[in-house]
Amino acid sequence: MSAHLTRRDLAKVATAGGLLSSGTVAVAQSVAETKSMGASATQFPSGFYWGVATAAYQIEGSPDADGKGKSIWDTYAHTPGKVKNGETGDVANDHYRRYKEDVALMKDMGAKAYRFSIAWPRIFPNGYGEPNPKGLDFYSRLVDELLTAGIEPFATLYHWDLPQALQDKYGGWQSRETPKAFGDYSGYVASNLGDRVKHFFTINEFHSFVEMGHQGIELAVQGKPVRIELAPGLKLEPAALNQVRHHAVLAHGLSVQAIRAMGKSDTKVGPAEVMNTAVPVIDSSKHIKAAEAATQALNAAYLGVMLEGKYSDAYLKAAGKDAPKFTDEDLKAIASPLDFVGINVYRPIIYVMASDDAPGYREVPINVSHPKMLSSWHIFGPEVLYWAPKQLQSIWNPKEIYITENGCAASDEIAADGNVYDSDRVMYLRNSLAQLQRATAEGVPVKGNFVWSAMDNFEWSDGYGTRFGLMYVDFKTQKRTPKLSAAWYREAASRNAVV
Ligand code: PNW
Repeated sequence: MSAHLTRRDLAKVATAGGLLSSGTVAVAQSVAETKSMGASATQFPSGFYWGVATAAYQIEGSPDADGKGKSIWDTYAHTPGKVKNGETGDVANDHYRRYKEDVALMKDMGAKAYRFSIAWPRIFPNGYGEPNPKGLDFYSRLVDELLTAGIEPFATLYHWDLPQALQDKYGGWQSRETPKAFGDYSGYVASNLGDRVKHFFTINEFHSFVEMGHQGIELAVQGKPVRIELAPGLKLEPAALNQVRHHAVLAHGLSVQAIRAMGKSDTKVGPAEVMNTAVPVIDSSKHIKAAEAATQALNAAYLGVMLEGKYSDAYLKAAGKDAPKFTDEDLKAIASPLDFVGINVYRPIIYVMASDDAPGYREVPINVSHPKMLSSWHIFGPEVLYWAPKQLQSIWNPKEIYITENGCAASDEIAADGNVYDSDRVMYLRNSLAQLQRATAEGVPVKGNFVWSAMDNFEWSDGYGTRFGLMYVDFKTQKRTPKLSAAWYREAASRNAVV
């Protein structure tokens, strides 16, 4: 054992949530080894935010507490046939009442930052009009608890739980009233929490809630088509769908403007989009260029218009008579200057190679034997954590970048000794973060990474069977158990390096 190891070092690592007591010595030894070696090639830039993420409807429960209004997810989950086994977020992780325990567990896991979302219908039960101070107070208490624990709060303003009142009154995202109401709600939150919350994400995954919520997407899973849907579960015609896309980015723009107007001078803001990333199949200049062009086209309706201030000619041409209706003023708002861009990155959306034919790239089919993680959609390709921020920088060059989600589902179970051995998640995180580290080492300004998720939770239409957490949650007893991946994360965060 290393001579640098003190009793205090040992005690520190031994508190890793009671996990893997027999492995404690090995972990302690490696901490001491890194200290004596100094910075290694796997080091992240200093001040890197090691974060974990969740979303309101997926963890909070208490759907009617303290004057909360209904959201489209309350309605959707209670519609028979929509969620696996008829499960709902009525109780979820009971986080609304157990937030103190959860913050303490995140601290034990070594998290330096926490990305949570604010439920709009807690703040404005009707979507707009009279605010509900009791709803805001929950987030205020949560933020205080985080700051006391030394965890930096990052708040997402919209993670898919639209006030049902806006759906009923205006057809939700089909109307311009919704982006307007979102701007007002954003300004209200920023003016009330901006003294303590310095980072706001406007909207989570435009692409997911717009496409899956308003049309549904079909995936081929082992040759069989699987329909994936999110609330409100509509099937709109192309013109209406394009208008919803436009209203989503407009809402982002109006939110940025409102936060600038109502927040503090040091409040930072940006989106959290699932960046559809085309990965070059070979790391050489012609394939890299081809992949960049593919990524730019794949993100035209969301990141593209936000960061370029216009819809690409190709996007408008493809939409034809169904193109969205918009004004120059809309485009100006949508492209409001940002402090950072957040991207959720789980997998390569496609692999591409250069082609002599237009548009200069072609998709490489994914082999049947290509490894994947547990979720049907989850192709394993950790190099996407290098290419996504790299391409984001070379195509749009934002000031700062956050990986707002990265993680995987796994078939987690409590073993006979009480631990959860999620070796696949550890493998996934180690490989993903090694690729992300490679991007930071090349100067890509990635400021932090948020693992999805801090704890197992309500996985939308999949219900509770699909576990993404670093913490295992027994949904019958609400007992939380840190998994092997939590111990891994703690070690990596404490060394600010891939381990
Ligand atoms: C995200 N994909 O959704 C959401 O932001 C979370 O709320 C969700 O729980 C989490 O990821 C896990 O699913 C995604 O197909 C859904 O690449 C699908 C994909 C990515 C993210």
